Amino acid sequence: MTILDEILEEKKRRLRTLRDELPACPAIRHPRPRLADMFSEQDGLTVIAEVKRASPSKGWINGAVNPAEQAAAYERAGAACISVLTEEAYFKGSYEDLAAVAETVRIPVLCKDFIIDELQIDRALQAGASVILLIAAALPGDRLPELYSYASGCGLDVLVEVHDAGEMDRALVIGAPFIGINNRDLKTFRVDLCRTEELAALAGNRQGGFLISESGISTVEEAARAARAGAAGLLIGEALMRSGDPGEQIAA
Ligand code: IGP
Repeated sequence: MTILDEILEEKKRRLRTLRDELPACPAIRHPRPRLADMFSEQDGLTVIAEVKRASPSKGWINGAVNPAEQAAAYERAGAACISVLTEEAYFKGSYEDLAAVAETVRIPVLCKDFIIDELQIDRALQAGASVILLIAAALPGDRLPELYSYASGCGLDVLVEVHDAGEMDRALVIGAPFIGINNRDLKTFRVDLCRTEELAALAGNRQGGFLISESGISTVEEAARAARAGAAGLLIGEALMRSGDPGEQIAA
């Protein structure tokens, strides 16, 4: 059983309680710009900055972080979007973290989780997200296009995450404007920036499409490498969470 399988099993268990909790959850609704507008506005690389307390591969990264303050610092530094981990068991995130961020910033907010059910999309929306992540590896067959249409119908932007050629193909078939190439293999945790180069080549030149290189980016050279491969944006977590000055890093 891979770590991804374990996380998905845990998600299925959590779904039962989520169904009961949902009606009582506070709703946070602030108008936010569309992700495409944020990307179109910027000349260089667009940064999606992540609030990430912990991960199964690294353990605690910054458990004591105040998500709202961290997100505000990212926004001031010019991030185009804030990603917030809501997965509890392995990443120590929560919908409360997401809601705190959504109350604080006015740029797009991405709910970063292992989404397998419409209920999780409803909950993300309620906590103030304007973007969700759909991981192709977690959604076999029709579940990817089904959840994609459901989220789009709710007015959410969707980032579809891929890690191999088959998944890239599935993302392209849906016509997803935002495709995230995860440099980290969710089954082995190995990080390899070659993934961005290999898979970006398969995406070709898509009108109105944006590629985002995800994971394992911590230096200006790595950012430049992703840009050369065709990435319009970067999704960065750990390097910003560990940095004393995320503003300076985003600016670089
Ligand atoms: C951020 P990093 O190496 O900069 O902390 O990575 C982000 O890409 C990573 O957290 C991530 C992730 C995911 C987490 C990418 N896809 C799916 C959980 C689920």
